[in-house]
Amino acid sequence: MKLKLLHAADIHLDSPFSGLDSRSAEARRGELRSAFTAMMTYAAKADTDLVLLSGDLFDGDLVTRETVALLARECENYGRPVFIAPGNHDPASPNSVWRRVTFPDNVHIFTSASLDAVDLCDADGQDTGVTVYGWAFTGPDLDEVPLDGTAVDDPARINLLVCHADMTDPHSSDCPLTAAHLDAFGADYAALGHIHNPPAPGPACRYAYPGCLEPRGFDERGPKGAILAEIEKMDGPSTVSLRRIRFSKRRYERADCDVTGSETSADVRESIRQTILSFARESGWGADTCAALRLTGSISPGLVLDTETLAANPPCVGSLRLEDRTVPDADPAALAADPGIRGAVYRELKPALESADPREREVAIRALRYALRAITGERV
Ligand SMILES: [Mn+2]
Repeated sequence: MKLKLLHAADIHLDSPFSGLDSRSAEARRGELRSAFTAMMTYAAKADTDLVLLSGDLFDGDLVTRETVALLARECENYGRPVFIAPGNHDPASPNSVWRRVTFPDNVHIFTSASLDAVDLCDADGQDTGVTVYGWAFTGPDLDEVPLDGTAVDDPARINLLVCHADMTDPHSSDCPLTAAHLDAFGADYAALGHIHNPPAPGPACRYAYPGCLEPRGFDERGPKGAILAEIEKMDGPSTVSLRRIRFSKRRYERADCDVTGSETSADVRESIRQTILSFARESGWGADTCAALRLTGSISPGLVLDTETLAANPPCVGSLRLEDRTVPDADPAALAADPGIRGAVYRELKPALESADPREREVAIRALRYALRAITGERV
């Protein structure tokens, strides 16, 4: 018996993308919807037997009619079984779309916070030997794991589990599932959702998080997508093979860029360019990449960086954001001992330069730079 499935989670359709202006946010919501469409098209083309969607399909209660229609249409076009296990962002509460909307017949939505099971039949109504287990969040929290102690009914079948659960924290209020629960349950594959930046699953892992489908900011880094799982079961234990497939239109990446020794803005710009080019070579950064670089190191004391100008028209990447964490390359002991105006300025700023508050330190560093630059006669 062989089974091929596509597993996705944490799609968060209709996310507000609150960090963006309203036009860019609308554009990103469109990209998110089209990543979902691309995934469902792939699922059909790759000739999968079913699709498992492990929660947080929607970002929250505010769901547009168009997006619900899109979900229903994509599932209907796919035509094979689709299982949905609502998560903490889109719980199957009484007023949720999961209970109010009628989805196509091939869509099964788990709506109970206790374990349910569905035996899969083919188009002729014949049993396929596959059982899909699952549960739903019915509110924002799920303190109990609906699996506690249970095992699959018939280990000879291919048993799948689809659910939203948090395996990272045994005290989580988002269904604190553990590896021990899963071992005791004995599913051939558990399709999990909740963790947006999971480590890559081992190729033969029996449970996995796919991560989100499309990143929404710098806390969701790297290419994103879904998991293609192939399960084979003859007599005895099954074999599982997993592969991650990218569907995200964008990727967000963050890195440090050491600009130590820079004398001019042009030097800094060159360091930024080299850093981006090396990530493009080694990690595939490109036009799809929203990059954020943190500038570090010590630079010429009078050099004040205009991060906005430096970030404009970056090489390779789609967009660039810069954060200035550089420090002026001045010898503090020499400055403190300087009898002239440089020393006076330094001594005045010293408490703030050594402040425990990073914001205050940042302002003081900037003030010192402007002062040193003004003293040397440069225009500020
Ligand atoms: Mn989520």
